[in-house]
Amino acid sequence: MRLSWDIFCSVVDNYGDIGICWRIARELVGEHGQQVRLWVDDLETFHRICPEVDPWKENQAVDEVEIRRWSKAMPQAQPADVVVEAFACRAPESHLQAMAARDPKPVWLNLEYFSAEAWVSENHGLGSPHPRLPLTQYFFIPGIGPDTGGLLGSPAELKALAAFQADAAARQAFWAECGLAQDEALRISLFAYDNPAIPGLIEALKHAGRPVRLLASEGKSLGQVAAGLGAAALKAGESRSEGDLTVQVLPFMPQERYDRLLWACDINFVRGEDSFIRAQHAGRPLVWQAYVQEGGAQWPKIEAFLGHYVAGLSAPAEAALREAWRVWNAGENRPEAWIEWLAHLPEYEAHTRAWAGKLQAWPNLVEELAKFAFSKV
Ligand code: TRH
Repeated sequence: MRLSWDIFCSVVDNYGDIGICWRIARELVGEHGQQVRLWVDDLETFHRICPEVDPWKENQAVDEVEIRRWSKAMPQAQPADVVVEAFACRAPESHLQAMAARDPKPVWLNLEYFSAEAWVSENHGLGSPHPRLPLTQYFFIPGIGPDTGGLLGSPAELKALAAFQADAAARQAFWAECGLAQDEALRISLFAYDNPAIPGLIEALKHAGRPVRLLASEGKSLGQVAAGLGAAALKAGESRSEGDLTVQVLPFMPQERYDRLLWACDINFVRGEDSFIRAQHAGRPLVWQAYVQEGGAQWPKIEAFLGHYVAGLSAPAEAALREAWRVWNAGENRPEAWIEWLAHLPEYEAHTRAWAGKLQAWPNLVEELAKFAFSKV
């Protein structure tokens, strides 16, 4: 079935909102033959993850997705068959009115953030009537396991990932493209918020007992990376070495290239939502910095994820992993937590490979989204 879709994306801060909406839009078009119009209120941020997007255009098409600037003065537009409000953003009142007047009414979805918590399966798919208009909105909630909205990871993406990881020449070409040396060092990507735990990690890596390259993405965490090296500041393209560690600062790169960075590294430090899911698919040991929410709401999320993820680890490896993730999310400067965590690296490698295999058997978010919409039209 070919439906038309409106996806509304408001960029609150950072890159996750548009990063996820962009993946969904492309997958709906490229792998499910759907027609998608993506409304985005911040095309400059969009341009950073997808340079083909022209931040000055009101209306454009990239990869057969229609991209519309979503500004306050929203143009009159006939609502699509399916209207998705991503991450609690609200479509303009005029669009809701037009949806209520449309016959048949659009399928109206509220795409939520991912959580591994148990409440997801109890709430995913529930409907909530609009207080005034004759419309019902359904909650679509990504999660782990059946009865959830699943996880983003298109068959095409997973196929490309497997091919890349099996192809030494492709990985070498990738490092060359990034201008990075091709040596035997342990490669660690670092994408984090400002985090006072970073100097402790850097201290541990300086004494890792083997060469380490820390590839730090430009952005919020660079101040703490510089602090860990005793440097005043660092900027994209710069590199510093101390002990076993070389830190290289990577410029913010297009999303497809960043995906490859995660596939190519031995360890990935990720954050938010999208890079966290991508790192799980990459199947390499990972450390997640959750987006801080009011009242510490990120902690139950971390706990719920770990409840699934650590199953099958030995007791000492589980304890070291839980402590490292706690230290990272609490922002504690504790080199010893990383020394302990690194001691279990071979076990985490095998474990995370197996975890990535499990993910492939669980529902794919876009497939679930399409199935859900088809069942409601
Ligand atoms: O940028 P984030 O911190 O986004 C967050 C989360 O989505 C969070 O849940 C949300 O509430 C908050 O934003 C507002 O981290 P995330 O989710 O990993 O998204 C980053 C995106 O940026 C992802 O699509 C990958 C992409 N990216 C690049 O394209 N190039 C890069 O160089 C890097 C480092 C990331």
